[in-house]
Amino acid sequence: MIQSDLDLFGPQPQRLASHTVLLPGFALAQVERLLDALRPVLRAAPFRHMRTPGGLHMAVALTNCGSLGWVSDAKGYRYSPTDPVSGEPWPALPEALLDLAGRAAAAAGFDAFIPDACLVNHYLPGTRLSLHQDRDEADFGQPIVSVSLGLPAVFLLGGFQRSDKTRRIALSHGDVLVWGGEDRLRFHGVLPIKPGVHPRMGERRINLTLRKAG
Ligand code: MD3
Ligand code: FE
Repeated sequence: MIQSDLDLFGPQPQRLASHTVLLPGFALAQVERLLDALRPVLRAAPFRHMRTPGGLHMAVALTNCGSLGWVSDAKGYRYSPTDPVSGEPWPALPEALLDLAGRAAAAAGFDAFIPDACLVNHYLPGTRLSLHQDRDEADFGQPIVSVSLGLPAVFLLGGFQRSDKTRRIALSHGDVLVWGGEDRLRFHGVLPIKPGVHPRMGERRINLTLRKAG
């Protein structure tokens, strides 16, 4: 009898906290569709390093699609209907992203999630994202769906105060993380990306964060 522990249908969802679910590989079958959808977004709204209210530049490069996009400048963090670089509305949220976000949220127990904002973060090896809360959205009752592409990352899942201890969670190409409810305001961050070359994405990690911001 040939016996194997390999789960040929892929790993199962993992509940990381009461309202935080990791869906390993959930986006894998859609990667080419997502990248096809992202290409025109990046042409219209290229990655840029935004200025922080403190006057530094963010290590993560970013752009947005959807009716609202997350921006940072000397005046602070907020959502804006227009790209400050072009002055134009952000590119529309592609159907492939809306569809993936809705299915992932449903798989994690959040019904009828319709995002209006997709923040696209770009990490090079060495780039980190320091511990923070996502609190620029209008309704913290809405979940957030995050899609990881490219180089693996170690994401830090903290508590409700900056000083609370954090857990390290590995995020790989194609993984989707969904969180909401009481976990919505947890502190979180990303450790520096280790050097490497991803076979499809090259020397980068891209994270798509889908939110209902307005
Ligand atoms: C689970 N982005 O854009 S997404 C951000 O990978 C941001 O680019 C990170 O934090 C990234 O604001 C992390 C995954 C994530 C974020 C926050 C969480 C998972 C979370 C908060 C609570 C639980
Ligand atoms: Fe965040």
